[in-house]
Amino acid sequence: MGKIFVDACMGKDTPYTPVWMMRQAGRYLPEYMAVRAQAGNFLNLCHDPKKACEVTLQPVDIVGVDAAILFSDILVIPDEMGMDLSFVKGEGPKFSDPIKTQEDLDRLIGADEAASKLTYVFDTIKLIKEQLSDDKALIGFTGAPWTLATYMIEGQGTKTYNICKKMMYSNPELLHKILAKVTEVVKLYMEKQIQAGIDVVQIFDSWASAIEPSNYDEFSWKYMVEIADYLKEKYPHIPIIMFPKGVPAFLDKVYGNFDVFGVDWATPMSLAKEKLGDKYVLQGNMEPCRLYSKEQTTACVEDIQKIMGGKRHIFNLGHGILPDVPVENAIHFVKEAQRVSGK
Ligand code: 1CP
Repeated sequence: MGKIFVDACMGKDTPYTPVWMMRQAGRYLPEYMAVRAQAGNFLNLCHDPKKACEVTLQPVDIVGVDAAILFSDILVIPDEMGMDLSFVKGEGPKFSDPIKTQEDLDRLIGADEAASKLTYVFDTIKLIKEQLSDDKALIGFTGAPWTLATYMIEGQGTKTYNICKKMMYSNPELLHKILAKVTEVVKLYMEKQIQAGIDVVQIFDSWASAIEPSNYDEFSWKYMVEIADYLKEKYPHIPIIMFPKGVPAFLDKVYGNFDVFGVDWATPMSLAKEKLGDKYVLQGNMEPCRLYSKEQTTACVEDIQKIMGGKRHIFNLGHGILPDVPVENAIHFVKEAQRVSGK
């Protein structure tokens, strides 16, 4: 159950500062590529509990992190709501029929049915818990409703978010209905992940920075807080990590009943500590590209440790590790975080 990791998330004093890496189970690991090749494609891997369990555990053994993160993807949620998801080689995720109208939204199935179609995720969690050593935590996750909605409305990843933003500024009622429907699915989905055995929840709002700060609460944060409130009322012992990427101008307005604020790499840790350090444990926040250089990694880990002082902190990257990072450099990051925090 990863007691030290869970205690650290809850703000208790721990013998050392735990460390994990966003996107730690993935393409930079040759062992991951081998299992993915056996699975045929990425979605097959997500749908296969035995293989998904295997790749979840790989970075725990190889890199030595204190927590595993469930291997899955945020986009299985809209897929199981009835949107047909495929991953096109070299282009990323695609939905064949994006949501443009109320009728499109009405066609998507609701929370009970969608959450129960995700059984392969819950089966994966149960398998992982059987095999994960007791001193490691298992992090379950979801995308924030806004981040999920960007894919559901655009039909794929986007640089400009123009279709979502056209909706935000010309038909906000429809966008809110989409966000509300996704929020209901996410609440049940995360509840079922908890019942299956996860120790910690992380909510990824990877595309938070696409929203202007004055609109961020209305179109994203309040839905994340609604999910956190729902889970905290029923499962107060499960820590919740919120990771809104790229919203330093929103730090003054952050509120809600959750435990850990994930600081992205472009937000100075000292600023996050000043604004939020008394209220929340902080996670982060090395710029993932520092992993290309061991010297740069060491310097950054030392800087972060100097700021946080080993208190109310989880070591992590400030976003996901990239596929061309050498494995030994990822191991170096973990070892350096452990060295400075006295593990
Ligand atoms: O094997 C492959 O080629 C697929 C690459 C890949 C992997 C390894 C994708 C496709 N998803 C994943 C796994 C994944 N996705 C995990 C578990 C692994 C881990 O963290 O160790 C997690 C937590 C995610 C979450 C995810 N998927 C996010 C949020 C996290 C973040 O990094 O911001 C997002 C935005 C996605 C969408 C997604 N999944 C995959 C792609 C190519 C994309 C699109 C990204 C984009 O639009 O630019």
